[in-house]
Amino acid sequence: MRIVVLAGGIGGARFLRGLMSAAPDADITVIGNTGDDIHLFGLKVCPDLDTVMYTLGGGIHEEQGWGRAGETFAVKEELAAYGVGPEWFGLGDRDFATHIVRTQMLGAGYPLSAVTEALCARWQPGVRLLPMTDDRVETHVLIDDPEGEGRKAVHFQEYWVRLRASVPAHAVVPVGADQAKPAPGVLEAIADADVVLFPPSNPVVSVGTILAVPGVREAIADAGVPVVGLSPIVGDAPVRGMADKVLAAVGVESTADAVAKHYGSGLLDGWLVDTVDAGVVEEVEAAGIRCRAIPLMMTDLKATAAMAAEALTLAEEVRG
Ligand code: FO1
Repeated sequence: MRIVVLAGGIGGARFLRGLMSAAPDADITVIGNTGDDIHLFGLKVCPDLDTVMYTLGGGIHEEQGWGRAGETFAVKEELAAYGVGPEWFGLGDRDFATHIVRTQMLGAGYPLSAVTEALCARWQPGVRLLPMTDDRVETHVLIDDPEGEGRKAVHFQEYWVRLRASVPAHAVVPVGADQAKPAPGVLEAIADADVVLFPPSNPVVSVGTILAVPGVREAIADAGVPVVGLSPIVGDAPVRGMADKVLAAVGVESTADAVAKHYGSGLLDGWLVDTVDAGVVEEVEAAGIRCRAIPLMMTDLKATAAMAAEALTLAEEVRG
């Protein structure tokens, strides 16, 4: 079975571990969000690609869900000693090596997709990891300017890491998305897929950003195969992260049914909500999206594998 998964960072990577356990013989292609990418110290950092690569490759810092296990921060401390910031983004020594290799290969003219393939040759994640595009896309967030009356745009990482998403987001803009082209292999993977899954990643800044690359949403909608998603919102709150802040920015309520409707029945065929949200199943089905309520907390591999199995079962029901 060929499965395509649109993945963001931590939630997407943890879901993939469960999917690989539930469908060990599946051929899984991950289309990774690159809107979180940030250029720091002359290096290109790709948080969501690295979180998938490290998580499935066995190098992730498990509790954080990002960065490497067993990290040290000598380079970060030396940079700070030179007064070179930003200090709020915690890049570890091992992680720096990934960004140095990536930036070196980009500088030699390799596209991000080739670079990602090369990095994955070391990590062997067990899936094909494709960036959504080889073009530069960086999500920015519009906030109130603390120094003045107006508003200003900050990089997503500054909003999420430095500001801890503590101020309202008035808009979320994937800068560059409208000129971006799907990376090589992306549209082909979607066309060849037997099922497409939206893991419990952030529906705005992760899955939403991938869908913002021209051609991707249409390819999925036209693929003619089941598209099944798992709600990142449980009991009107995100399980992790700040999805509620960015959902508000795009005028979507932080509820399991609002997110399904946000994706829309033109794209989504099936939607899994947590048992605490069983009350919305009827409403989601009325919107033309098949819906089931099951436990959605990825507490361990077994629980996550059960969620993934349920998503594949729902896909078969939808296929009819
Ligand atoms: N998240 C934090 O909350 N604090 C950090 O200092 C931080 C550093 C960092 C470095 C590399 C990397 O790949 C990810 C990092 N993240 C950090 C997580 C990152 O902000 C998120 O993983 C994604 O951008 C959102 O999914």
